[in-house]
Parts: sequence; structure tokens; C-alpha cells
Amino acid sequence: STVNVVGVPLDLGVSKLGVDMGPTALRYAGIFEALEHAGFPYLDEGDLDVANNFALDRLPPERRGTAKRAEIARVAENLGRHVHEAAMRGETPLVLGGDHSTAIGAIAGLAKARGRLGVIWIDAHADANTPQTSPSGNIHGMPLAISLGHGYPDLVNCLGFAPKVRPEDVVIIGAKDVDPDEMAFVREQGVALYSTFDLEHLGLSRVMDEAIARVAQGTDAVYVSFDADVMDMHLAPGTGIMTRGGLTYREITYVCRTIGERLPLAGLDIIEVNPLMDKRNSTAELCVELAMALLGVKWTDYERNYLTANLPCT
Ligand code: DIR
Ligand code: MN
Ligand code: MN
Ligand code: MN
Repeated sequence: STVNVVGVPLDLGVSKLGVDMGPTALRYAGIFEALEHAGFPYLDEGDLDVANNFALDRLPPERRGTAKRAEIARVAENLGRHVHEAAMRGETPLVLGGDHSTAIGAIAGLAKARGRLGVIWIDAHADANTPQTSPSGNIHGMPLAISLGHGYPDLVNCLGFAPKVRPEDVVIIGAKDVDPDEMAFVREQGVALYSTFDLEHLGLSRVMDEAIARVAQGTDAVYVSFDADVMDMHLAPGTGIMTRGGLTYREITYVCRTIGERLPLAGLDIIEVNPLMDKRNSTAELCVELAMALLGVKWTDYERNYLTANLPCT
């Protein structure tokens, strides 16, 4: 189906500047050329309007947090409507973030259009903090909890219904930096979480078998939320939070390939690409490649026709 690409230059959910340039970085990295090459019809919907973080930073401290949250809620409604309309036309929304609060509206719109939604959350973090558990107060650490119906009401009630997803339909893959009270919330909700330790201990193939079975079981459609910080800092420096011990190239390609080959995705996002931290846009280029894998581009064809042509070592 037609891939509906929309950019969300949103960085109001984080304290560091730069992820608002994620959509630009992904465009520059060739997202449309890759879709074209893969033979997907696509629509370029441009970027949504989002207020500048630094403009809102000029507000007095007591009004700043509320103003930023109100803007995040407004953007979530807009994105939710956009994604809903695209999905109702039978298109596959591909959302270019933006910090991870972008996922709030995307999941809302897709759940409204498609019904019971399975979600694969690929992230070094669980993003399952509530205002009560969050040590930072940053909204980008909360979107999964919000989609499960917990947190600020103006965000939880995006598009006028809640919750968007059920805990038994959600899988987190690659988590390694989860706050203690956040982990307690994940456990009590019953969300499946596969940490980087689990990937080693259980093996990647078993984890992906279980994860895919879980999100497919009983659901009407599946969404993937992809946070670039799941990858190791040496592989993907261009992200909000760089940490070591993240997924290697072979691990992340395995994750994305197995999903793309086994599940028809109803929608996906590429989140937290920060070109200010990147090395010559290499993280954005890698994310373009992984988005194609998630969309089910056959790897052998992809490697032969697209990747190898761009690799200096061939
Ligand atoms: C931390 C960091 N758990 C927080 N979160 C995220 O601020 O809630 N970093 N999502 O990317
Ligand atoms: Mn995240
Ligand atoms: Mn993260
Ligand atoms: Mn984040």
C-alpha cells in the first residue's frame, strides 16, 4: 500500500535540542529514494507545524512545563488526525520524529482507524514513566504509559478515547536503561520487556519469535515505534541519548528484518534521530535502511541493489 510519510519536528518532550531536525535528517538521508527504489508508492506530506522549544523556554519557569505539554497535546491531536485519515484510506503511515512523544498521536490515530493494535517498542528505554514515576519529568519518557492510559489526561485522551493499547499487546525490545519505578509499572501492567540482557540470554531468534507472536495474537494491526537510541553509540551516535551496550548492526538488522518479513505493519515511526550528535548523517542513513527492512523489503534484493552500491568497500 501507499506509504504516507509525515515529519514531526518535535523536541518539546526532551531537554536537549536537535531531535526536531530528525525529519530533515531522514529526508536528506534518502528516505524517499529508498521507498522509490523499493517500489513502494509514497506520499510526502511534509512536516507538521510545531512550536520551537527555545521559544517556549523564554516563558517563566512556572508556565513553561504546562505550555510545552499543551503544545505536545496539540501536535498529538494533529498527528493523530493525519495518521487516522491516512490509515482509513488504506495507507501505511511512516512518521519521522521528533522525540518519542511523537508516538502518542501516531498510536492514537492508528488505533482509532484499525482497532486493537499490537505495538513493538524498539528502544533502549521503556518510555513507561508516569508523572509520578518520572525522575526527569520529560514527556519523551512517558509515551508508552500514556498509550496504555496512564499519565497526563490531556495526552492520555488524545483523539478522545483511552487507552489506545492493551498491555498484553505490547512488547519492548532492547531496553537497558529503565528507571526503577518505571520497571515496577511495566511489571504490574504485564507488558513484555526484553532487555539487552534477554537478547543475549534467550537469543535473538527466540525473542523475536515470542515478540511477533505476542503482538499478532488477537490484534487487528501492528505498529512499530523505533527509537534510534536502541543502537550502540558507536553505530548510531546521532540520537538524543548515546549509551554503550546498545544493539549492534547485526542485532538491529535481525530485529527489523524478522518483523518486516513476518508482519504486515499498519504503521511505523523513526524517532529521536538527532543530526547535531551525528557523524555525517550516518545514523539517519542507517535508520532509512532499517525502515525499509521494517516495511518488508526483501533483504537479499535490498543488499544487492541498493546497499552494496553505496558501500565504499565493494
Ligand atoms: C528516562 C529517559 N527514562 C526519562 N528516557 C528516555 O527521562 O524518563 N530516553 N526515553 O530516550
Ligand atoms: Mn524512546
Ligand atoms: Mn530511548
Ligand atoms: Mn527518548
